[in-house]
Amino acid sequence: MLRIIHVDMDAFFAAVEQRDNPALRGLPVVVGGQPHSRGVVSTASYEARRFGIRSAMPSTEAYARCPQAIFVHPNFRAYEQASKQIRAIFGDYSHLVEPLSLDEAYLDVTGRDAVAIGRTIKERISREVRLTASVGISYNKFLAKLASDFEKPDGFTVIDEERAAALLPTLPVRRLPGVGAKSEEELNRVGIYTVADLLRSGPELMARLFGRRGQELAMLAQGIDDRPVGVEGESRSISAETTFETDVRDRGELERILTDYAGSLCRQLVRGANKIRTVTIKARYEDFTNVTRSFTLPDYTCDPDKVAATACQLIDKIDLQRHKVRLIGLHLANYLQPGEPYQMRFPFPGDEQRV
Ligand code: TTP
Ligand code: MG
Repeated sequence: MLRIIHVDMDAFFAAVEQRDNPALRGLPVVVGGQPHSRGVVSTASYEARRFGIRSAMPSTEAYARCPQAIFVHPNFRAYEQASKQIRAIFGDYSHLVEPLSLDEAYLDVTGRDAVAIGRTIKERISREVRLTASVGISYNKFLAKLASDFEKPDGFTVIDEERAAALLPTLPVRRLPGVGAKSEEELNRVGIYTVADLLRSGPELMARLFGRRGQELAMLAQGIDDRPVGVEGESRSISAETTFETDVRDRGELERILTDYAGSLCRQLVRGANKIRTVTIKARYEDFTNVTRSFTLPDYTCDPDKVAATACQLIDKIDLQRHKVRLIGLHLANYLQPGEPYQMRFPFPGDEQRV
């Protein structure tokens, strides 16, 4: 049976801010847009979450919920630095590491003592990076991720088969991987709200109603997920976007921002030894309509100049004559991650008994 660890940092950006500025500790901290700006919340400390503040909430709403919160600008360099440190720690325990974002990753530690490795990783992150992580351990990716979320913050949760059987039916369908707002609505429409409802429907009906996707959901509902770590995985992408203080029509300004984003996103790709093929820009017009424009390159790349040039060309397909832009974003998808061959495994620290 597979042994998968999922690690996810707690209130990541906010925790880094509190670590680096002791005056912020114990206080409601909101990282992201300033209180009276049109920006959004990137994340909030757990103290701020008590007021109902959440990621992606408009900053004005966060301010209304908690005027005494301390709003800080994101400092990506510090987050990237912490991310690099945790990834280096992960690399000491498995060659099969699949980072999902700056603050989370799956590790495949099959055949070894996952609980001991999970505890060591958590302890090293606390000691060496001075941040808390939540660790989930199970026999596949879906359940490991569910586990890491279970006792956040500072959690450590193991989901074995018995626990999975008890837990799964109680979950809302939204908790299944790949079920977003739209799929949730479709499932609700046929009376499926929880995983228990889905189990009752059975695989045949699910297949009839939703095709292949329905079959996959029926498997997940039973706690079956055979997606490998580090190879393809979930459809992965990275993105960055910004909301302007005042709407923009100047092409030069959009180009500058997209070029900037191409630089920082490509740096992230290079760090993870990843490449992408599909470049998408997203614009929100002043009337709040969203447009996305994509181009798929002939080859995988992590070259910032190539990505920037592609993104800037896509601006042609945005109607700047008729519209001003209040938000611009860059999205890179279609990942290629060179998988580590299994036979390349070497012993890891604390794992000598395997040699
Ligand atoms: P998450 O892991 O989703 O959130 P978190 O680490 O802040 O909190 P927790 O895991 O304890 O629930 O995201 C990691 C970081 O990514 C987060 O600190 C900030 C950033 N982020 C955004 O900028 N915008 C978003 O909408 C989300 C969800 C995250
Ligand atoms: Mg997190």
